[in-house]
Amino acid sequence: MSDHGKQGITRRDVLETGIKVAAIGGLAGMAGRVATGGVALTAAAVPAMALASGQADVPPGQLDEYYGFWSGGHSGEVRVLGIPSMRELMRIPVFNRESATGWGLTNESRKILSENLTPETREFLAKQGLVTYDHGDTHHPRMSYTDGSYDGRYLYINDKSNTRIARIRIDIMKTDKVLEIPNAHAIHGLRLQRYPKTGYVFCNSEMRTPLPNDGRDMNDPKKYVGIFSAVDGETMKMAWQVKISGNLDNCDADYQGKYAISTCYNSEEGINLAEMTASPADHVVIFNIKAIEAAVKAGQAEMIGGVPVVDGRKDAKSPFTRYIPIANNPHDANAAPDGKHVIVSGKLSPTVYVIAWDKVDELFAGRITEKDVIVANPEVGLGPLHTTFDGRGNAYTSVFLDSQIVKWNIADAIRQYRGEQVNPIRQKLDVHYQVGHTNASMAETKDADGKWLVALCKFSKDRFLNVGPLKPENDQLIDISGDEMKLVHDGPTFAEPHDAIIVHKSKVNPVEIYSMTDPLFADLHAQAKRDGVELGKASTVIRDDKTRQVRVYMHSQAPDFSLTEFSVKQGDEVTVIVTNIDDVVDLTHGFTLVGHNVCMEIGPQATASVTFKADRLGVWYYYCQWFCHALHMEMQGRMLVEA
Ligand code: RUQ
Ligand code: CUA
Ligand code: CA
Repeated sequence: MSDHGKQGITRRDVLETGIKVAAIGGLAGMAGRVATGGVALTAAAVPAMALASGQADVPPGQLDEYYGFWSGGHSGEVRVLGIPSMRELMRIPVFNRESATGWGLTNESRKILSENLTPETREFLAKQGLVTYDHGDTHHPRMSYTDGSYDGRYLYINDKSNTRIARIRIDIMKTDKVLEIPNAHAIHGLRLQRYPKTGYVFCNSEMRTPLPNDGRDMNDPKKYVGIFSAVDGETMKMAWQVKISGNLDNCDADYQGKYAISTCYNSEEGINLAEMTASPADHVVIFNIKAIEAAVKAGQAEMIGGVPVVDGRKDAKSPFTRYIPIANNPHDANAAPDGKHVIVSGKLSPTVYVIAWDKVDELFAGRITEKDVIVANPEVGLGPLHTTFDGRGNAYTSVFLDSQIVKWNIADAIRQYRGEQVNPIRQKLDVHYQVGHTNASMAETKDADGKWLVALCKFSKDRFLNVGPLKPENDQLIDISGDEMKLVHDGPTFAEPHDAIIVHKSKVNPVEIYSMTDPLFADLHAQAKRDGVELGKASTVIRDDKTRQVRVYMHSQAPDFSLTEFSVKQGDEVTVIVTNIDDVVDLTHGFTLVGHNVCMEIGPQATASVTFKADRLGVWYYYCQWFCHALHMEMQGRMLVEA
């Protein structure tokens, strides 16, 4: 990777570098351009010259046709974009701390971030003076389904770094649940049950550990266990888990509600790179959901860490799993919107595998063998990672080392596999550079509409003005509505979108103003009731002299707080509860207290609270930080801390 520091590097240099990387990795078998033969269309020009005019233009005042939900990678957040303009519309804090909204500072957000941690994690964090983790690493955003298409209720996202998943309510675009997955280690792949509805949130533990991971078997990696998890997406509680052989990378589910599938790059069960790439073959694991449910219901699961766990390891030869051999180190599994196929991308093999779900039925019935579920294996290029779809029978695979999106036809690939002389490859489009995920409009649903595709490129060097050693990523928008793919937009993004979905705006219907009775505020209503006051009406300070707890109730209405002064005693534990009684669209207020690490967002008709120790004598101003009115600067008050 030494070429990365070079000035004026060209796209070709980068491709060569990629190939060198493959060679260095001990993967000499891949270290050369693979002849793809008879490619129908090859985009020879560098992407900048291929820019089509105007197709992605959304003039001022016009709305986009699609929402994009982007993971924010190790920023820990989720971002909302408009497609095709690629305008960033919103950031939704999830696992991160967020300064504008006070996510992680307010009582409500801290409760969400901490209430579903395991007892062990809670104890560990408490010793460090924390109630929750301060960061996360988001990869795979997915919207809830009903009958194979988006239903606009929730968005789910994983946290690889601290083994959690989270749920975002689409009606208010806020995180409402965070769950730590017990027994697992680093949740990577996350996908949802599509039918009859979500249903389960499936998630992969990427790392293998002793189970339980309590100090036993540390020097005996052969005894480590990989874990596949199913969470109930409605209650956000654990449903069940499966022990598996190898590790798990990405996963997906079918359109019938019968199976989930996970890729494994470490069937070797190695603990270093050489060991993990030693075998020419790895596998994908297919999970039989009905069989697992039946066993759990019949009480045949072992309870570990409060979760029913069944054994689906290879040696167990259980009714729960089947292991399909795949060339070494596959990456993603992507179910096609035809409901019939799932594509596994080879990564270290220049091919992708097409598996037919109806063959999986036959496999579990014992009528065919593992390798018979594979119905095609087209060669797409060096480093295939992810595949998406246009709903017209074509697949689009991101090819990391070649830095290309490769369009190929599924039916032709199947015919080729049967021995017919057809070339399934339709086009190879250069992208910029080292593309990871790719996803097309509605492609994760049976309503895939083949209009837009994003290529999330990991590197952007020489593409934008230099901003120092840390460069943005480059999310490129490609028009796939015609026979030929056309690159139409470059979108620099901050660290680091891993995956994105593109959802038609008809599926997404957020509210403009909160409901005062939203469950989000239930605790605050209950507390107010105990204090004999009503949220949004009271402007009062309630002090318990024994506990030294103080609750300050006020409301905000542009451009004023209903309390512009309150007094507390030094050392009091103060909770400030603010209700925004404005019911005007876009009229958000805030509450920021100078010198106390206190800040919160209060949307129209919302209530928010924050608790802190008033330990600093003197006059401390609070102010509204959201520009709300011509007299916004004057929207302030004083906290007087007395001895
Ligand atoms: S993985 S670059 Cu985290 Cu989705 Cu493939
Ligand atoms: Cu209210 Cu600024
Ligand atoms: Ca391997």
